[in-house]
Amino acid sequence: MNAQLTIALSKGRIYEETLPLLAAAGIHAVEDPEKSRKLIIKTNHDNIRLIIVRASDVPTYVQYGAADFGIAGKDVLIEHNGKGLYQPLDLHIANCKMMVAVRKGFNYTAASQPGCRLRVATKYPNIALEHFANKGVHIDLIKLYGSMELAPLVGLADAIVDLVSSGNTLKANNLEAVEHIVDISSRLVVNKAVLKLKYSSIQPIIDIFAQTTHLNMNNSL
Ligand code: PRT
Ligand code: MG
Repeated sequence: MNAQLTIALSKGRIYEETLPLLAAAGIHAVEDPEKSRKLIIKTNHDNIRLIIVRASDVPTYVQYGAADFGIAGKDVLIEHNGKGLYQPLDLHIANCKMMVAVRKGFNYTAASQPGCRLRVATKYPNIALEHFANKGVHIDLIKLYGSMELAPLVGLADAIVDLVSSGNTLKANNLEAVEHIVDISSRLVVNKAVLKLKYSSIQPIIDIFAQTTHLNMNNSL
């Protein structure tokens, strides 16, 4: 018998880039979450449903078993701490970089010498604290929930730690990336206990995601 499966996804880039993986596994949403206001989306399989949650909430739904598995960015997973989660696969989707950025013309090299003190605004406190601790730079961390790019422009912070993909947002706001912290992509996250209980339903999907990811990567070489 096929187990009931709930898959947690966020709208936007992760959903778009996950659709081809789901399709390869024969899973098709019956509604488009970008157009529907529904948070539970049925699929062509009676036993499989998608739940649409905030990107940073995906690990929490999976951790507590409210979703069996989900897809989340490495940025979100580092901040969440990964408790109770098995991360079997890097899907190489929603790729970007975690960077330090400052206002153009700000002398970051001088301001980030060991022993210096910097005001850093970010949505990613764990990543920022670890990065600057490794450099021996003290930081006053200012936690924001979005639009970090504004902080250096209005004097809230000297630097931001944020995700960059095309670089257009930094450019449009007269900012520049000055340090690369870590490459980010999205991963499959599975509840550890659920994987054991529903192994025969979940593992074949993981295998298809792995094959499809591998094929996509080889085709893009
Ligand atoms: O938007 P919301 O507050 O609901 O949540 P979210 O921002 O966490 O979700 P979403 O859907 O925007 O991002 C989901 C995941 O996509 C993130 O957790 C990352 O792993 C990944 N990802 C990939 C990105 C980007 N690229 C990205 N460019 N997430 C955010 N951005 C933002 C970035 O923060 C910056 O504001 O896009 C802007 C920069 O983009 P460029 O192209 O101008 O450089
Ligand atoms: Mg966003």
